[in-house]
Amino acid sequence: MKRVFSGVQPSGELTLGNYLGALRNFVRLQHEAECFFCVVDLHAITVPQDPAQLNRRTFDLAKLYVASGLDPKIATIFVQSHVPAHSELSWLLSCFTYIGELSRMTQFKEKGRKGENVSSGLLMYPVLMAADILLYDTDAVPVGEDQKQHLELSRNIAERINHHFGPVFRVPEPLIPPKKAGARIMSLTDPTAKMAKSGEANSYIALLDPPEVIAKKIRAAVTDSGREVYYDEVNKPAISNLMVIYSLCSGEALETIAERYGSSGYGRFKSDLAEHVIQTLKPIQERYRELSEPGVIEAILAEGAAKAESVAKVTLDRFRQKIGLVPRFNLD
Ligand code: ATP
Ligand code: LTN
Repeated sequence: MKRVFSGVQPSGELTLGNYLGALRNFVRLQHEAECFFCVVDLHAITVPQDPAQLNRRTFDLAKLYVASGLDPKIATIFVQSHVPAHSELSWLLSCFTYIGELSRMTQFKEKGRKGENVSSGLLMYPVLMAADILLYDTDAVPVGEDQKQHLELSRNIAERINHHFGPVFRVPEPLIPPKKAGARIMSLTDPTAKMAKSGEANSYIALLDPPEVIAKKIRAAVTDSGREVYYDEVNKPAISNLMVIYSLCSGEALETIAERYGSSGYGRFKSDLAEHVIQTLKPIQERYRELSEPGVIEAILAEGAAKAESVAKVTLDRFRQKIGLVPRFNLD
């Protein structure tokens, strides 16, 4: 059976972009492969985080994984920092990764530009991500378009090490949905930027937004000039983005949507879109509330970490041995 690994950062409220670009596909994949889904808390702290918020968001994200349809009996759900092998392999891999290739990463350049004090953790971000993936002998990594470059680096690191030491790591393949299938959902306030949970509140729909907030954000979403509803990424980036969201939430083809609304203006299109988004998120929000009983998510994460650790350990030991590290001695 193929192995699948992916992670999401507990760096804010999960957005509709995260759901359509990533989580929705995780849910489908759990029936087709052996899946590991991780809450990557160590990635989140590459930029400043409020400790209390990070703590709460880690639980929230784990609950949203399950509420979105991941079944902890089928998929392994765990928190990255609970499995120390991630940090350890990250160090080992960093010794086979060049500063030049890290500083060329788009995400590093973009996120690094914002702050004055850029942490070295932010530069190392893709190495930790490679460790996440390589530890599980991963075949495929479902991610949104923005992670393509990081995945390519993970592959390069794995290939470099395999070339040097003989086969150690499986080289993972990215699994990126087509653009019209949600690979890159754009911001509601700026259709040239991706919808991100670290963006400003009106730019994204959070998975836990109440119906009236969803409707309000969609009503306020920027549109393009004219009043026709049709798909044209270049000339109508805002409407095209809203159409993709509509299509994914309703299950209807883009052409069907364009035919229905034609030149009737954006008003009815937006209010119907809001209804489809609300209905898509409703079951997730209901399940999320059920998961809030004390102890439920903790038990899922305890079991997930134990399962993940047993797999990760084998890969880590294999690599340690290849590079000549002496195994730890036991006294008895
Ligand atoms: P941050 O704003 O903190 O960088 P993010 O919203 O970009 O966070 P991540 O945790 O980095 O979210 O990403 C989780 C998953 O969701 C990844 O697979 C990523 O590719 C995907 N993803 C994030 N934003 C979008 C988007 N706008 N459209 C499609 N997929 C997305
Ligand atoms: N960088 C990813 C999150 C992430 C990830 C991973 C995704 C961390 N480790 C391993 C896939 C596989 C992001 O979405 N920003």
